[in-house]
Amino acid sequence: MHDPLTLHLFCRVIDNYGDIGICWRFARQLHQEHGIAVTLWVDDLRSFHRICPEVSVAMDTQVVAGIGVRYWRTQDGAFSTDDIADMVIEFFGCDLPPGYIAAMAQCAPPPVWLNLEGLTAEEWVEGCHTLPSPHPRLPLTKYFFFPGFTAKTGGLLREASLEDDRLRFQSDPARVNAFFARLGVTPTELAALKVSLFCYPHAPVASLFDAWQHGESPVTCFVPEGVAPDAVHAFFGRVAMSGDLCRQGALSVRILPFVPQQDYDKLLWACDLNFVRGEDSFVRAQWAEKPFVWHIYPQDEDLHHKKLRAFLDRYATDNDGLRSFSLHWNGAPPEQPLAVANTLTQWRALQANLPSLAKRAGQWKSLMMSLGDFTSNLLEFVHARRSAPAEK
Ligand code: TRH
Repeated sequence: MHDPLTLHLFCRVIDNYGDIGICWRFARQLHQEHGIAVTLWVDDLRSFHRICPEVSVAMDTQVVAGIGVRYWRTQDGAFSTDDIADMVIEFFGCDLPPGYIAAMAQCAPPPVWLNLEGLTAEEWVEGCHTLPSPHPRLPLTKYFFFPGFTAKTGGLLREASLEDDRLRFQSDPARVNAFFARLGVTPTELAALKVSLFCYPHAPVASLFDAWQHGESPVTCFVPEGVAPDAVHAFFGRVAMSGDLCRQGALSVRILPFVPQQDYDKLLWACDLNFVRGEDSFVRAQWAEKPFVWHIYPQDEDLHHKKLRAFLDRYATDNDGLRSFSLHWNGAPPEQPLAVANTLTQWRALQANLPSLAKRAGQWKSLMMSLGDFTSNLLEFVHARRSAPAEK
C-alpha cells in the first residue's frame, strides 16, 4: 500500500471568510474523496474558527477532520526536502515562504506547484487557465489554475455527495422544519417568502427592507449575525442580535447565528431566494438550485462591475429582472438609461420572475455539473504533470 500523496495548501485570509471558506471546503474534499494527506497553512485561525468551530485558535499545529492545520505565522524559516509535499498550492497568489520555495527546488522530482486563482466569468480566464510560469531563478514552474463556468476552466467546487444531500434535504419537509426549528424559527415565519441575506455592508439593504415591508405578500428575511448590522439597526431602530426577530409591515427579519459551513448550505437549500456574496457562498447558491442575487466583492475603479456583467451575460436572460436588480444591488449604473432605479420597482420585477428564475437555476446547475468538479479536474491536471517527462 503506497503512501498517500501529500498536499500543502497555503491560505492567507485577506478579508472576510471566503478565502478560508473555499480552502477548507477544498481541503476536506481532497482528503475525504481522494485520500490525499492535506496540510492547510492558514494565517488567521479566528476566521477559520468562525466557519469551523472545531478549529482551536490557540494551537500552532492541529488535526481537524483528518486534515493537518498549521498556523502560518511568518515567512521565515528554513525547510528541508522532507518538509515539502508532492503538491503545493497557493491560494490567490499568497506567496510561499522563501525558504519553502528554496527547498522545493531541491526536490527530485520537484512538487507540482499551483496558484489557485479567483472565480470570474470573464472570457480571458480561458486563455490563462493552466498556463505555466517558470520561476525566474530556480528550476521550478508554477501553474495558474482557475475555477470557472466553462469547459476551458477548472469548473466549480462541488463535493460528490452534495447533490444527493441537497435532494434528500429539500424533498423532506420534516428535515427542513427541524433545521429551522433548531435556529428558533417559528412556523409563521416559514409561511412567507423565505429569503437569506448575505451581503457586504454597502448593499442598499434599507431600501429593500422598505420594499418588503410594503409588499402585498409577507417576506421572512434570514440575516446571519454580523451582516448589514447598521442597516438593520437603522431600519428597526434597535441593535439586533442572533435569535432576535424584528417585524415591520409585511417584513420579518430573523437574525441567525453564523452557522458552520454545512448548515449554511441547508439555509440556501431551504430558502426561496438567496442573496449571496464573494465567491464561496456565490458558488453554493448555484448548487442550491434556487434563485439568487450576487453581491460581488468590491474592487477599485468599479472593476467588479465588469465581472458582474460578465457573469450576468452568462446567467441572466434579458427579461428576468435579475440583470437590472443585480446591477442596482451592486451600485452599477443601469443599462437602460430610462430604467427607474428605485428598489421597490426593481424588487417587483424580480419577484414577478421568481418562477422562471427557479427554472433557470435548475438549467444552470445542470450545465455547471456537466463541467465535472473543480477538485477532480485539478487532480487530473496534477497527475498529468506528475507523469510528464521532467522539463529541461
Ligand atoms: O466572506 P466573503 O465575502 O469572502 C470574500 C470572497 O471570497 C472574495 O472573493 C474574496 O476576494 C474576499 O473574501 C477576500 O464571501 P464568501 O466567499 O461567500 O465566503 C463566505 C464563507 O462563509 C463561505 O464559505 C460560507 C461561510 N458561511 C458560513 O460558514 N456560515 C454562515 O453563517 C455564513 C453566512 C457564511
